[in-house]
Amino acid sequence: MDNYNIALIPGDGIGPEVVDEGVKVLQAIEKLDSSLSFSFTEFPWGCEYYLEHGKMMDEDGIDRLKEFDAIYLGAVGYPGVPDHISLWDLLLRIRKEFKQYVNLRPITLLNESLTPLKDKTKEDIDFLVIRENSEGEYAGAGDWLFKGKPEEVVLQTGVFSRKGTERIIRYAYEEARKQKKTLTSISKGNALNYSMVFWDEVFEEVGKEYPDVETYSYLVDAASLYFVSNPERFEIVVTSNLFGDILTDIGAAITGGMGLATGANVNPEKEFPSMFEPVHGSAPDISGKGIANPLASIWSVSQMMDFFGQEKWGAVILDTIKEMLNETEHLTPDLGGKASTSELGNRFVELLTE
Ligand code: GGG
Repeated sequence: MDNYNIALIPGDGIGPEVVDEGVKVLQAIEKLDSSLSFSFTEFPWGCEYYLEHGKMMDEDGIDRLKEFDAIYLGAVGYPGVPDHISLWDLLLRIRKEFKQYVNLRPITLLNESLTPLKDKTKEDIDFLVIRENSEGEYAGAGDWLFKGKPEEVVLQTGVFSRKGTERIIRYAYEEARKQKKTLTSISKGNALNYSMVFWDEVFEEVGKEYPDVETYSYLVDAASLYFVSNPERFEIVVTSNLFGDILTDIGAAITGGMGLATGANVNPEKEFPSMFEPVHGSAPDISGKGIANPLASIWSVSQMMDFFGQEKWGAVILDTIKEMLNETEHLTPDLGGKASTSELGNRFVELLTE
């Protein structure tokens, strides 16, 4: 019997609503597969916690999370708490402390009705973005000088260490080799004359060890255009933290919106737990209305199953999402349906169990 200990951080806004549905799916799997079990421990961290305790998570939070096999996160951020505090003190802190330096964000069109790109098929939009997840522009390095004075200067430094850059690029090459796919690096070496020149050099250097992998290199502005005009160019993409964050929202726009965008924050060495989350935020405008789309959150459960080596269940969850997308009446309003978050989740479990 494989038992997995999962830390739940539902977080803010629609986070708890979508995490509930993902947990329902895991509990359904447990009933269907007697060789699997899941234990859940919920942590009340997030913006409400911050307003009460002055911190997004407990001091010993990182130590407590270390014991788990995975972290399942909803969303962070809510009006009343500055976004840079809610993001830095919880989500980015966990990514950093647990060396989750790989962010896997599939850009996969699951149903052709969902893309605004009317001439594109499911075969055209099916790639994986591997985003550097620990440093770059999100390293938190910088300064704010002469605040409020006419000579005010603000610096936000992108940090690209050799170790950090090599390991993400190597990870991407390995993935491209394993999947027998092309690898595209997205950077901006013409304008960012230190960090991205270095990135491009490392991409080329590491590439010498992978002569079997066909590679491409695009500037981020051109790549943004290709995401929309020629998504079929991409199979595996590797890019920096900021570019990956932005590009994958474009990816969401061409595959059905934020309600279908998933992300895995992976520590490949398994030295620390990895974290699974929908890409979307807390969506305060719809939170509490019971209409949030839980499919991204459920898709992140599929990524969690793959990570646990339970690929069969990862594939079953993804196939069930595809099946659900044919049933408009059971979908949430963002996908043209009238169902509530929990009605969608209940139908999902029905399909899974059929
Ligand atoms: N679902 C997690 C969440 O709330 N994400 C909001 C966000 O702004 N994420 C930025 C990032 O992924 O770097």
